[in-house]
Amino acid sequence: MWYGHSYVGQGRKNIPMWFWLFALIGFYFLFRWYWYRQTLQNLTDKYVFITGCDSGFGNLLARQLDGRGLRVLAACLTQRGEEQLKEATSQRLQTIILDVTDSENVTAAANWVKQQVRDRGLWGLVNNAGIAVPFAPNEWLTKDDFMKILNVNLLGLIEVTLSLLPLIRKAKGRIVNISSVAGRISFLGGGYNISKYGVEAFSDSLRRELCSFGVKVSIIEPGSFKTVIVNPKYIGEIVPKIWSRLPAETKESYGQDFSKYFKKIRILGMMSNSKLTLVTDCMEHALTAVHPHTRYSAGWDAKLIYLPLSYLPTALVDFLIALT
Ligand SMILES: *[C@@H]1O[C@H](CO)[C@@H](O)[C@H](O)[C@H]1NC(C)=O
Ligand SMILES: *[C@@H]1O[C@H](CO)[C@@H](O)[C@H](O)[C@H]1NC(C)=O
Ligand SMILES: *[C@@H]1O[C@H](CO)[C@@H](O)[C@H](O)[C@H]1NC(C)=O
Ligand SMILES: CC(=O)N[C@H]1CO[C@H](CO)[C@@H](O)[C@@H]1O
Repeated sequence: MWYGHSYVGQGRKNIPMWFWLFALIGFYFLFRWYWYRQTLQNLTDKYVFITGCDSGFGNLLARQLDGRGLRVLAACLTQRGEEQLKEATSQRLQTIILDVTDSENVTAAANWVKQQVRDRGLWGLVNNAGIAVPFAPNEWLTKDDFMKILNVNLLGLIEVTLSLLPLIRKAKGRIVNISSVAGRISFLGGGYNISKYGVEAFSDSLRRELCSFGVKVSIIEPGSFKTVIVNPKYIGEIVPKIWSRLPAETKESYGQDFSKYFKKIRILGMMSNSKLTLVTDCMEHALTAVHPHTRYSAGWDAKLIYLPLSYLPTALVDFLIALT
């Protein structure tokens, strides 16, 4: 008994505890790095359908995946967007005009995708199309203002997903939804943040349902990025219109200096990243890695500010947001 005890003690002295701890942590990170860096074979056989390719993340992702040899099916809202994208990409990339709020258009697009992919199925769906305006304090807005955004960002996304699910199941493919840090904390009124909360809920339930079919669902949560969605002209041009239709009593209660309600947005705008590839690289990983993540947060503000904030007690977050 006594000897055994002493022997174990000696062993500990020779190779200290902290060594094992560091070795374990090191091994964990090495394994993690290896696990997530494995890329799929035969990318050139895979079809990916992306909505909202006219500009911003969708446009960049379409060009990025095309460059890697995937077969990109790019949906644009406008003909101009379609033509510009075609000029910048290879012959492999196919485009279509799609308004995600129009059910007939969505059905037609799904049929078109089916013709393209044939019996291979659809490897990837990237729900990227989205709008952010109008936003303002909630009381200033109407049901129509909310509907406009929810129709594109939430219902449009749901309909596109539902109509393509059979093709995605067939390929045991991937669904990538673009949410936002706004899907975790809401600063300001309007349908945008609501739509992003909805996307998170939809994606979560979908991921759990489709797991048994071999379909993987990832959510990308970018911080604030300089895309068309964050248009600096907004506060100067659209907000005054919203303000002018308000009843006198509301105007009086909120006060003439309405710019203070948009201060947070201006701060967000100043902090916003201009490196859009931070986000499209996450999307690319979700589509091309053997083991994609469930959630990606892109941008230092998402990682360092919004995510930690979303885990703090509500009262504390309310206090911090009121400070800005
Ligand atoms: C890649 O394609 C080749 C030939 O088309 C096929 O034999 C192989 O199984 C494919 N690999 C994977 C991982 O799908
Ligand atoms: C969607 O509607 C637009 C405009 O009406 C049309 O140009 C486009 O071809 C339609 N898309 C599909 C897939 O039918
Ligand atoms: C997110 O993904 C799910 C499944 O991948 C899809 O059904 C849904 O429409 C997407 N969008 C939102 C807003 O959840
Ligand atoms: C936290 C956050 O991102 N909030 C967003 C809420 O929605 C507005 C637009 O409607 C965004 O500008 C905010 O960034």
